[in-house]
Amino acid sequence: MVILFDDSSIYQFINYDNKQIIYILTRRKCYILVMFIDETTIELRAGDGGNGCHSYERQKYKPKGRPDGGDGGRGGHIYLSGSKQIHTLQDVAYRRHYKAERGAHGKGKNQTGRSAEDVVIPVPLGTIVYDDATGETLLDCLSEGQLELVAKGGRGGRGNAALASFHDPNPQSSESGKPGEERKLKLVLKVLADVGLVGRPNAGKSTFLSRVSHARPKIADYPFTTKEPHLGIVTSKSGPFGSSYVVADIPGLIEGCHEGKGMGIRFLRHIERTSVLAVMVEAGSEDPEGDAAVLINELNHYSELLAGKPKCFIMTKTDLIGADSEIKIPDGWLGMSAVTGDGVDRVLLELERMLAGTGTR
Ligand SMILES: Nc1nc2c(ncn2[C@@H]2O[C@H](COP(=O)(O)OP(=O)(O)OP(=O)(O)O)[C@@H](O)[C@H]2O)c(=O)[nH]1
Ligand SMILES: [Mg+2]
Repeated sequence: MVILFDDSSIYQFINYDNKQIIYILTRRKCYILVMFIDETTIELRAGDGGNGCHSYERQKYKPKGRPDGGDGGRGGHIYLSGSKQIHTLQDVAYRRHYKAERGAHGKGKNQTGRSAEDVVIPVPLGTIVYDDATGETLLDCLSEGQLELVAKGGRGGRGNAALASFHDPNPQSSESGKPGEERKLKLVLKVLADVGLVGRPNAGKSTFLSRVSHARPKIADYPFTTKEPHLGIVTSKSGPFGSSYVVADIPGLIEGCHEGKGMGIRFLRHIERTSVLAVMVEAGSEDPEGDAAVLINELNHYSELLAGKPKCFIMTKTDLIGADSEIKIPDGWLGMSAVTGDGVDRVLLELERMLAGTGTR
């Protein structure tokens, strides 16, 4: 989805037309915001099968040849395939309608029609596919290159050669190809990560992620800098073979975000599959435990399962705690400064210990 907005109006284009956008951009001062798309519906139409052929052998001095009509080719299937290369459903949502070609018709001299090419739609890993009509979960694209058949191409019709039998050596017709399957699917992306970072805006989540991984989310001292999930791969400090795990940074949570305040709670779906949550509260907080409780309450509004995940409580920005400061790290919490690096290794070790405890690592 693209949203264009200037001072007076907002234009939304779900399936946008480039010419339309360029026109508006050249006439007005506009800003473009390309949204992170993690949910969409698509319509699929697999290819019809080719028709079988009705034809007879023609040979010199043989007026009544045998039936030699070939079968029609199979219509193209449509597959979904998990891909590491894409991270949102934006491209899939942009196109929305997918159609596979029909199979070629059979021909005389027993020539079978060519089967149509299959269509493969790449989707990000972690995409869950639902039947839009029934709401039934069809599949979960979890691994790279996993091909899942979602709309079956029609079988080719049999030609009169294939239909000929002992009882009917000269069939008067051939079969038409079967229609391809038509489907409407809902795709929902829930990114795959092991650890989810939860905190108020400005808590230092993105700074931590960029310190411990190669991910480079935007960092700034204003709230809601992060507007979409970012994943970073952390190389394990404790793993004997340098194993790694994935950390997800999502937009900050504020009190009442389950009622739509701030960026809402829809991004919480991206930490739903994590094994451990890192709850981050900055050292500047007057009531760190109260702030953590607010965050967990918001998680609870999304799902009890999410709120019940193992949690590691972390006080961030500990470099700001002066020697004579009254700020104290609550019991059982860890402290760290993602800027100086103080305490970061300790946090990573604790996260890895918890991951090992959940059986993830
Ligand atoms: N002094 C100090 N500043 C920090 C530390 N970590 C982050 N900051 C600063 O805090 C501000 C917010 O950091 P971010 O990493 O963008 O915070 P965030 O939690 O990702 O914020 P949102 O994306 O808005 O939810 C930035 O100006 C960072 O430079 C730290 O350990 N010490
Ligand atoms: Mg951020």
